[in-house]
Amino acid sequence: MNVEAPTNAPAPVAYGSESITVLEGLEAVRKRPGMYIGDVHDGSGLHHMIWEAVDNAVDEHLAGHCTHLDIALHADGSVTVEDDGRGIPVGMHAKGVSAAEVVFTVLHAGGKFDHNSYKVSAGLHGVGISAVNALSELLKVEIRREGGVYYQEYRRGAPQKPIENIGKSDKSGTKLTFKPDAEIFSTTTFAYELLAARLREIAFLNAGFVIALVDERVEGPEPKREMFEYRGGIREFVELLNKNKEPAHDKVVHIVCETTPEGGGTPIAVELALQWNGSYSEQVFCFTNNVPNRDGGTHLTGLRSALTRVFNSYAQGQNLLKDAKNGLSGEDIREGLCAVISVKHPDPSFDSQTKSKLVSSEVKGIVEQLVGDKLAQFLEENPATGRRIIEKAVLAARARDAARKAREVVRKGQHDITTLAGKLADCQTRDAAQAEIYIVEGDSAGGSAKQGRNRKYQAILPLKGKILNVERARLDRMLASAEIGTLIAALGCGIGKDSFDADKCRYHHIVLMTDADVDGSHIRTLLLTFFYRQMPELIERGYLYIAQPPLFRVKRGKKEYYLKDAGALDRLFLEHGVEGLAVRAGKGPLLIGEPLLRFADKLRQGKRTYARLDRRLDSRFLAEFIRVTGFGRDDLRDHAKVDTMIPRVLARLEAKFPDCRPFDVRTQWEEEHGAARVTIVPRRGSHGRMTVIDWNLAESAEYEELFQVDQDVRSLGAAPYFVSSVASEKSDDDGAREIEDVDALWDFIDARGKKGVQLQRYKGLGEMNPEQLWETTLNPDARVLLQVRLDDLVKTDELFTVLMGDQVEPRREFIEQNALSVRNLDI
Ligand code: 0RA
Repeated sequence: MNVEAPTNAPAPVAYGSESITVLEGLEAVRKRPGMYIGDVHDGSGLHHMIWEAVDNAVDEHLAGHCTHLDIALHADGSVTVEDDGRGIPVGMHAKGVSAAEVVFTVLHAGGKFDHNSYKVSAGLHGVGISAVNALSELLKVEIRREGGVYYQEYRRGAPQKPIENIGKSDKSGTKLTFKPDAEIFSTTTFAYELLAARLREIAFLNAGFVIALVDERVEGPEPKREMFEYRGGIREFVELLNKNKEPAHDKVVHIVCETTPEGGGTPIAVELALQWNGSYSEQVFCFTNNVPNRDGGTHLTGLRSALTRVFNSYAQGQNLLKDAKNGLSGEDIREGLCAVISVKHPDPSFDSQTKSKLVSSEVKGIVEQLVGDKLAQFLEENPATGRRIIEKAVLAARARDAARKAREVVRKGQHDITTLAGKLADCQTRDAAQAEIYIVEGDSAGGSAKQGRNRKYQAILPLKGKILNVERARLDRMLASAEIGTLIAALGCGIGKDSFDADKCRYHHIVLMTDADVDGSHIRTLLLTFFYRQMPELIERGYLYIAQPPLFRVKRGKKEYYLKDAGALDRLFLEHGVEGLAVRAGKGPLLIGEPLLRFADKLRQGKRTYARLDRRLDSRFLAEFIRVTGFGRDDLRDHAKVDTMIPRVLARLEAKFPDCRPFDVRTQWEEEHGAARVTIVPRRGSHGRMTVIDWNLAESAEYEELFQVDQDVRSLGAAPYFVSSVASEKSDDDGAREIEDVDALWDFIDARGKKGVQLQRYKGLGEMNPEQLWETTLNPDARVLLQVRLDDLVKTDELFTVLMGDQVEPRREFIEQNALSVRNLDI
């Protein structure tokens, strides 16, 4: 990219007129977002917004310029992606527009990474960061480059001002903050686990790349934080996957090799890490140029042929096949295999846009050859390991025989009504797309459900007590268990590698309904383990759900409500708090009804935001700072304003918090952002805590929200406030009252909302009668179902291995580490 030094020329008067054609380009993205970013309804497009930004940083890393990547999910739905790459060029382009602005406003103008031959950004999504910009209600970019800090903002793709040099820095990098547009995306909530899974993967695939993920949306004293840094690359990936699974041999086999095409050119590189473990499943993760290939492809077939060929010939040579006369099948050899294969290819082909399968045919031979040679060599050098793997495969061959026989029995019994009679209360429809099956804990809840359901399309299967833990059993034992036999028969889709057929599943809604207590969550976990290990395809297709019986029943006067969680309860308190209430300040307008509800809701959100900020500062001091100054973000960059306001802030703090006196309020000027940094220090030993108000805080979404709340409070008029109840269905008259400030106003509304409310916590499903069960949990118009998804295969696998496997120590550790969340299950 051709870049000149930034100029300091003043901004054109009518800024943005030259970018009209550009915005037409972005308008196309907003008209057909699906074509550029993916589905805007199911969350995939939303997450692509982040991947688009992340891929640019990965490309910077692959080009050797970037070592760190930080991603933060903010409470207001925005996200920050920050890297320490070269920074997007900021020099002036033709027509007085900066290069950065071109990157953000012209489709496909994105990266020019000519020395990176295995780029991802041109691959997986590849629309460029301009599509992200077009689909964000707000996008802020801060670039460090060539000694300066540069800043620009866009709204729905349109630049608000030219890029501005706001400060100095000797670092380089790009910091993007954007908020996906709620007009475009029907869901705007990022899934932490999904992001964590992919980021972990990227860190494994790029040894030494350090990625941090922070989730500020969580409640509680600390944000959630994870670091992904793996110096050992995919070898460490396999170590992690096998951590709790009794590795069958000590060292992970790690193979790195490449082949240069005839006549030169960019080589095809293959990296493989593998290790067998004590489980009965096969786990191979495949990648091409950092992109996962869920359905494998030519690298996987190459790997499999190499394994079958090398191990059979080795076993033959060592005379280890006395118990398996017909040789070992590929499947036998791969039982308990855990592997990661990563191919770097200059010009790969895939079966579809999603790149789920690699089809480049030359890769199979290359992998088979390269891996075959290295594996044979490994076996020569590690005969004890080789023998152990072969013994395992021989056992697998025998078990497979036994399972085949057991399955035959199940298959024969499948159409036998007697297996199901008296257990399953089936539905009338035979249309699987309409049909639902509720798997219910216990006979009593099962009885209520049978009476409460809509028998046209809802089937009920009660389970007695705990089902067999399939994590610790091979298929043959599993099939002998009565509860599991019934379940398999009811679903109708068979089981096991060669007889399972998801198309035959008789219900497209499989709903797990267990109690909200420890036993209930254990049974749910056992069922989830069963589906995850034996019928993952049903989960992938989105058939599996978890029912959410309400947690609360609320009674107030004659009215009764069922509420699903604490959030709904808060909402109810709020509605009651303002019901029939009128609020007025001095000469201000009368607030009542919907506008009052919105106002109160804002106060509530403000309260929460202050509580969250309390993690890193004293939110009482910040609140007074905002009340006194009314400062928005940019006011912090106005020298004169800051200077006049600071004494007033000091005076207010001293008056309001006498026990923290004397305060020390200091102002420094920060070169990096050309903004003030105000430090409030209360008396040492007092209860107050030091509070820093700087650019970093002022430009956060939290601050913006608090600023807005402050604006709303101002527009209501100055305290005191007068509250009175309007002509009411309410029997208890509040009368007119004077309230001194906005904090007291909130407390008043809050207390009013909670008055006269009877709260009952639901424990077991058995507490509900058939009508209540229908109303809250079965009725499709009222129920809330959680869909079970496989966002993070690694985490999921670890979870099941640890919780359900046979190693006691990791389970104890896991439960201790997660004591809080485990306790939460048992409310
Ligand atoms: C264009 C050219 C150069 C880097 C970038 C774009 C770039 C884009 C993004 C997006 C997020 N992080 C980024 N980092 C860099 C190369 C600039 C040069 O040659 O110095």
